[in-house]
Amino acid sequence: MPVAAADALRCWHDRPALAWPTRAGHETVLGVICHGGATDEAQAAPEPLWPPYPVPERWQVHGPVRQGRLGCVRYRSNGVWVFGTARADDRSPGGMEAAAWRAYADLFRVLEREGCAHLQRLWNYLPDIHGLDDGLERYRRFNLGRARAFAEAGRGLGAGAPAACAMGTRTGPLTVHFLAGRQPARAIENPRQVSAYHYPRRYGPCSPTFSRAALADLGGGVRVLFISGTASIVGHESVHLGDVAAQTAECLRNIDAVLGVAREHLASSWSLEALRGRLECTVYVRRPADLDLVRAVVTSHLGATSPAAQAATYLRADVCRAELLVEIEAQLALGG
Ligand code: 3EB
Repeated sequence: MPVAAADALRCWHDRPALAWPTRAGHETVLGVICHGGATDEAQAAPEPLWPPYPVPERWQVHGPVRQGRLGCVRYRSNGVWVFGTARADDRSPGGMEAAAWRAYADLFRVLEREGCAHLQRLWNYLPDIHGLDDGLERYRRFNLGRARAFAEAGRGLGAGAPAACAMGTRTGPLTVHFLAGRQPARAIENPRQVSAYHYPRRYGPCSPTFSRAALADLGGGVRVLFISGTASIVGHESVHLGDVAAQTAECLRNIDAVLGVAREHLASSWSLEALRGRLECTVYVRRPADLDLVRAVVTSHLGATSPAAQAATYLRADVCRAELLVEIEAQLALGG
């Protein structure tokens, strides 16, 4: 059943790649994710590179929202949509694995309380992502704790997982932003890549839980495609080791492949090129010195004069495999 216009969710930030429908009627802020900065609380966040200041992205609805707290989660909800942030101390006993479990266990309780069972999108920020906790890389510990919380909540670890990113930050604590709704998003995989939930054991004792993209109905005839953090991975292997320009181009080929699959579900007449030109991209760069090179590759791929190239935001963060130098996530709104 489509989401009613009165319940529609919209997103605004200061660098839109496309004309989101009018702001009128969506006057209440449900949640904010600040790209390149924290909001009011102590949160982990990547740092801004370009533009050189944080870009807040606001998710807004029509009508009242209520604010809540549960465990380590703060959230706002209108019973149709929930946006929240979990913060969990990853330096106390149990380390990152226990923190990931707590963040997800609490956020699943919030979804149950609010009647919004379906995660649409997650942003995971992990301090010291390559550090070791008890001999295992902290990103791998995170995967263990996250998967345990999914399993305990009776949620599948494979097909149908939400879109996500998982980035390494210089500050903590573990911070997980989430957007959930009443209806499931449609998960989309990338034919060029092994699904992350099927990665072989060499990448850790437990595979990550996310889909390559998710297509969500925002209501009032608008849909959004959330493309997860996309790296220079073909099959399950990291490719173009040490070559940041080639890694960037491979990320973009992977995004094109996801767009190609999404196009079939959109039943839209948009060409791949037109869709690409409307992407709202967040580009995570491991080494600040690579910014100009990465930006040149992204700009030329998206089309120098496209809204997408103008709106792309570049942040400093660690990518979850030590050999990966760049990762790109994107969203695309259609209709309205
Ligand atoms: C990858 O393709 C890159 O653990 O939630 C991208 C998006 C990545 C999400 C996650 C990890 C996650 O494996 C890493």
